[in-house]
Amino acid sequence: MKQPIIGIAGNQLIHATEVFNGNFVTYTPQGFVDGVLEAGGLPFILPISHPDTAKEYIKNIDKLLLAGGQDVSPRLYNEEPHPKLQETNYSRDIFEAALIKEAIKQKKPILSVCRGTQLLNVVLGGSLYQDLSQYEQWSVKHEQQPTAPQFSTHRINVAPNSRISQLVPDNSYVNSYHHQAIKDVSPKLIATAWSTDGLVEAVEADDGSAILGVQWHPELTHHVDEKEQRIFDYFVNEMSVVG
Ligand SMILES: [Mn+2]
Repeated sequence: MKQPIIGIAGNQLIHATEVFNGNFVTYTPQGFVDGVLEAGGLPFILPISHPDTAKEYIKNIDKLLLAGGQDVSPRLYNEEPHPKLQETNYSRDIFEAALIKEAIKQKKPILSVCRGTQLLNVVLGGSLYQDLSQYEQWSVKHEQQPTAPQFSTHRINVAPNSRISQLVPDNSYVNSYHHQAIKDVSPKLIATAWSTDGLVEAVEADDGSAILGVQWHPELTHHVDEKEQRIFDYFVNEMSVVG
């Protein structure tokens, strides 16, 4: 059987740092590459490009993986930036938005992580909390830094009969590196996991279009936590668009 080609939407380092001798670089966190390889897929990193190229990129991959990273530009959900908003990259937002629309059009499955899930929700008509610290009701620590990412820190409840419930048991611990989160869930998605304070931690499509998004980071725990590798295994080998 042909190895599924997994397109991973890449990020850019656009501030000069000594790490790369001042060079600007395209990258993705290694855990996405390893998780896909471990599952038997072939990872391809898609560099941030003009949105017009999305059609051709999607044609050349079997499935689309959206990684974490910057905050989503609030202009995508018609809000002005709150003072607590962190770095955004509008070029990345509009390229990935084009990839999402094209993947749905070309019936290619989508897995999204953290920012990827937030962007997916926004592109499909939902909105975000720009900064959770502005709201008293979010009583769980969702930004676990400086705790290392392989340690899962808060629990989630999962909806029975959802895609995620087949992979991650109810009451599981996950890691958490987000100060933003889904506010209004897109009308095209349903929430299928929540932290114990009620924040959305996973979304999926229930119309057969093969979309799964998680708010935590399986790429940072898949090597020590088998339920997290199961997410990659399922995405690479089983997840497919119905109809
Ligand atoms: Mn969380």
